[in-house]
This record gives sequence, structure tokens and C-alpha cells, in this order.
Amino acid sequence: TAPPPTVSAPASPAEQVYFGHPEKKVTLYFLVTGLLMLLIGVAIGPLQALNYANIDVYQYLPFLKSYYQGLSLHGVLNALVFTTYFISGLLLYLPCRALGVRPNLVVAWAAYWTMTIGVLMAAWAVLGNNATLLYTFYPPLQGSPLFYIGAALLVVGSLIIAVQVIVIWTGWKRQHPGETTPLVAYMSVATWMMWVIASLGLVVEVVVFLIPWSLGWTKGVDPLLARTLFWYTGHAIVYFWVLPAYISWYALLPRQAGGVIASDSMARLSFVLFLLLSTPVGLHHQYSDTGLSIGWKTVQMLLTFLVVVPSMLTAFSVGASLELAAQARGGGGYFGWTRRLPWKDPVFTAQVLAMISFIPGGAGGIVNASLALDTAVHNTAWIPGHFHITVGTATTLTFFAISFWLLPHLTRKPLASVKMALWSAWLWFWGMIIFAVGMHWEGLIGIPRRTYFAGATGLSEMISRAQVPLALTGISGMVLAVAAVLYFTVIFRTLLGRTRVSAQAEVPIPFSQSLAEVEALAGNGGSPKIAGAVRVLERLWVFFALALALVLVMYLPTFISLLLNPHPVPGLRLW
Ligand code: HAS
Ligand code: HEM
Ligand code: CU
Repeated sequence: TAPPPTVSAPASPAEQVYFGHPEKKVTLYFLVTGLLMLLIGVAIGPLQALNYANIDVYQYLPFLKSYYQGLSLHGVLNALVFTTYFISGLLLYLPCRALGVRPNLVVAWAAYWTMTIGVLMAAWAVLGNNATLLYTFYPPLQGSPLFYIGAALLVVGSLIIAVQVIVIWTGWKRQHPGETTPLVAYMSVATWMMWVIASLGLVVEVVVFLIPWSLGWTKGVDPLLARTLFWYTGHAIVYFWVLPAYISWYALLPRQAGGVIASDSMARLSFVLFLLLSTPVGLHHQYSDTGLSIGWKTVQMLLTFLVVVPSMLTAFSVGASLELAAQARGGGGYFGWTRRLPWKDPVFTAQVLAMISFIPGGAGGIVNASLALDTAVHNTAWIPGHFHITVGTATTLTFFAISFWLLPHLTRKPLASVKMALWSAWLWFWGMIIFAVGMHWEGLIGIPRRTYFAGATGLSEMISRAQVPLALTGISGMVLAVAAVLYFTVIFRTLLGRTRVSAQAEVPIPFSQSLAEVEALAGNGGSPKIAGAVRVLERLWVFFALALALVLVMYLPTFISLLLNPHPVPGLRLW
């Protein structure tokens, strides 16, 4: 395709770019702040990978007091901070554009600053080595109150966006009675509703228990109660991280691949299932916690297997969209069609690589979910192996892909280098695959996670049996370091670039059409059964209420028994 026509920058270029859509600016702030946090978080990853290769670089790093201070920064900035900013920006902008409604900018900026003040507080605590708690901040480890207050503000910021998007949607519904919500808006609202329910555990843990305790107002906290509240949110948060990627795979990727959405109603169904099933499964992180009933653990295990269903629906549905796209480009055969996909486009390729990494990521999740198998891998290197190909790739690499079109869309600055963007995606993918092979393998040998090898004793026999996988982890860290350098180079060169394309040449938002829409336009009508299903699925408030009810049934007995048998303990500082 021909390069887009460019115009030289006018006097006040930035504001003119946002003209017509001032929400672009706040979106850009969310995305770029998130990416800056990722930059710092990711910088520490390769050092940890070297640690797993038994190479200790921490003695040369005076700014990190310990391996665990670095690991706390890495986990918090990548998994909690980067994701929350990026998702808040994305799932504010996309649904508003899909509905054609401008968000209230005062509210959106208030959310941004609430988050940012919170993150600065928490960062101050972690950087000062006063909150070396890892990203799970389990009591009785006790950190500075600034950390907990900051974490609470981060969540509150995201909830402000959640409420805003839900309110905008209800307003839209009132003005468009009987109409079906556009797919992207529908999926965004379902995701935010899920997060409203899911974040409750973390909010209660931090606000009711940890903040007063860290301020010295209460003497102790019950670690088991705190962990249970944490994992109530802690499992569902993984869908908060991955559903925005699903939105992109379902509703944007088909158009980017040159095709259509295979099934609009399947996409809606899977998001309703996520709304219902994401939260009442957190006990699968606590199979090894004594003091919780095996009965509820088993029930939540079964529900975990059920929540795999919407991901399977997604795999086949999105796979079908890709095949349709390839067929539209003349592809055919069982697998031959994949060659016809636009592999030279980093927006496409990064997403499909993210999806491919998610196949073993999901399979590993099913192993973890199985109560009996989890005892073999819990707290081993297997677990970081699992989540670097889920949140670290399925989510992160998809967000890379989104940044490759969305940052140009928001700024009207063309992507600095398509080639470098492609390289960064392929290297990230292969780096994470090697990482995952190494870490899963180590886990099976029994190598623990969260281990500073230079300071650990008693592991030498195990290390001698894990030489190959440990080396793989180290090598993957180096590959990932190169990938990260390339990615951030593209992003900063894009953002700092001086050329802006004209309004007409702006990268469009790739909202895709569905197969049903295309057929209806061609006069083929549509199935009344599917239309009926979509009408039922449209009642998201009903599913919200059902989700709340389900989570109460699945968790209330456990919380009641924990509250009736409190075991508060004072705080510890082990670093
Ligand atoms: Fe997990 C631990 C179970 C999904 C993240 N998980 C973690 C932790 C993290 C995490 C961070 O049951 C560690 C927490 C800690 O620090 O202790 N997980 C699951 C299950 C799923 C799952 C059953 N996890 C995720 C996602 C994450 C994530 C998503 C982040 C984004 N996980 C567990 C369990 C533990 C756990 C236990 C605790 C273990 C322990 O002992 O501590 C499922 O949701 C997975 C379903 C996914 C699939 C894959 C579908 C595939 C798709 C792609 C298709 C590709 C196509 C491409 C079509 C079934 C959608 C084709 C392309 C062509 C070109 C042809
Ligand atoms: C932990 C490496 C990127 C999230 C780890 C560990 C390693 C590692 C080796 C295990 C440390 C241990 O258990 O002692 C890397 C490398 C990366 C990278 C080389 C890429 C350059 C990411 C990304 C995310 C992420 C993009 C999320 C978006 C996490 C989390 C932990 C972790 C949540 C767990 C921390 C904990 O156990 O407290 N990483 N990582 N990492 N990583 Fe990464
Ligand atoms: Cu989980």
C-alpha cells in the first residue's frame, strides 16, 4: 500500500490532533504511563532470568538492596500497574468510540490522577525498600502504609473508569431502546462489570485489614483470611488482564487480517460466561493452604474447569475468523491457509503469536487447576513459566500489537519502523517460549519459584539435575532483553517523531464486521434463533446479578468460618 500523505506539523499540533476527540489525550496518557511502568518492570526481568541460570548480577546493582526488592518491583509494575493503566485507557476509549459517546473528561482525568498518585506512593515505598512484599503482599509480611494506600488508589482509579463506562452504556441503552449494543462496547461493559465484582476482595483486604494494621491501629491480621481475600480477586484479575486481549482478537483482529468476525453471538456468550465464572474460582490458588475446606476447594476446582469453556469457545471462534480471512485472500487447505495471512504486519503478527503462546499457557493452567497435579507444581518455577505465556505474552504481546496501531491513531504519527516492530514481536514470542520451556521443566524437577540462588542453600543437588532448563531460562532472558529494547525503541521513536499525517489519513479503529452482518447485507437474512440469543445476552445487568449471587454462594461459607475463627498475627519485616 502507498504511504499515507503527510502534512508538516502546524503551530499547536498536539491539540489539533485531539480536536474532535479530546478523550484521545487522556487515553494516550493512560497507555504511555502504563508502558513506562512496563519499561522499568521489564528491565529487571533479565536479571531474574540470569539468577535462575545461577548467575548473580545483584552484587553489582547498588540501587537494588536485594533480589526481592527487584522481584517486588518487577511483579508490581508489570502485572499490576502496567496492565491497569493500559486496560483503563483502552477500555475507556474503545467502548466510547463504539457507542459514539464522549466520556466525561473530568472523571477520566480524575481516574488517571488517582491512579498516578497511588502508584507514586507505592513506588516510593518499594524503591525505599520499605515494601519488599512481592506483588502478592501476603501478611504477616508488613510494609509501609504508603504501599497499601497506593495499591488501593490504583484499584479505585480503575473502578472510576469501570463505573463511567457502565454509566455511559446505560445512558446509550436508554437512548437506543431495543438496539443491540455494538460488540466492542458489549465486551468492554461485561469486562468492567466482572472487575467491579472481582476487585471487592482486594479492596476489603487492603482497606479493612492491611491499611489499619500497617498504620499500627490494629495489632494483627489473619494471614489466611487476607490470602483468601487476595485470591478472590487474584484469579479474576487474570481475566481482567486477558479479556481486553480477547476483545482485540474477537473484534479488531478479523478486520486487521482482512476478514470478518466468525460469530458475534459466540463472542457475547463467552463474555457472559466470564462475567459469571471468573470470580468464584480463587481457591485454586490455595489448594495447599491448610485451614480451608477441601469441599469448597473441590467445588471451585470444578468451576475452574468450567471457566476454561469460554476460552475454548474463543480459540475456535477466533481461529475460524482467521481462516475466513485467509480464505478471502485465496488461502485453502487444512493448514495451508495460514500462509495467506498478513504476516508482514506487526499488528497482526504480534497478536497471533500472543494467541499461539496462549495455547500452552492455557493447557498449563488446566494442569494447575487440577487439585492433585497442582501439588507437584505449586510454588515451583513451573508457575512463573505458566504466567509468562499468559499475562507476560498473551496479554503483553497483544498490548504491543495494540500499541502499534493505537498510538499512531491517537497521535497521527506513523509507526516509526514496521520492521523493528516485527522483530520485537518475534523475539518476544521466542524468548517467552524458551523461558516457558525452561521454567516448566525446572518446576517438574522441583526448583522453587521466588528463589535467590546465590543466597539459597540446599539446592545444589537439584540444580545439578536442572542444568539445561536453568540455562534455557538465562538465555531466554537475554533474548527478551533484546526484544524489549527493540519494542521500546519503536514506541519512543514513534511518540517522539515529528511527522503527523493528515486527519483523513488517520489510522482507523479496526472495528470488524461479523459474518452475520455481511450475510444480512447480502440479503441472506439471519437466524431468528441467534437473534433471540443475542437479545437474551443483551441483559448484562441480569448476568451481573447472577454473578454476584454465584460468588456469594461459593465464598460466603468460607469467609464466615474465617471471620468466626480469627488468628491475627503481628507484622514481620524479613528484609
Ligand atoms: Fe493461571 C496461577 C489456572 C489462565 C495468570 N495464573 C497463575 C498465576 C498467574 C496466572 C499470574 O488452577 C500465578 C499467581 C501467583 O503468583 O501465584 N490459569 C488457570 C486456568 C486458566 C488460567 C485454568 N492464568 C490464566 C491467564 C492468566 C493467568 C489468562 C493471565 C493473563 N493459574 C491457574 C491455577 C494457578 C494459576 C490453578 C495456581 C497455581 C499454583 O499452584 O499457584 C484458564 O483460564 C486457561 C484457559 C485457556 C485456554 C487456551 C485457549 C487458547 C486461545 C488461543 C487460540 C489460538 C489460536 C491461534 C486460535 C484453554 C484462546 C491459531 C493461530 C494460527 C495461525 C492457526
Ligand atoms: C517473575 C523474568 C516479563 C510478570 C519472574 C521471574 C523471572 C522473570 C525469571 C521469576 C522470579 C522468581 O520466581 O524468583 C522475566 C523476563 C521478562 C519478564 C526475562 C521479560 C523481559 C514480565 C512481564 C510480566 C511479568 C511482561 C507481566 C506483564 C511477572 C510476575 C512475576 C514474575 C507477576 C512473579 C513475581 C513474584 O513471584 O512475586 N519474571 N519476566 N514478567 N514476572 Fe517476569
Ligand atoms: Cu487462577
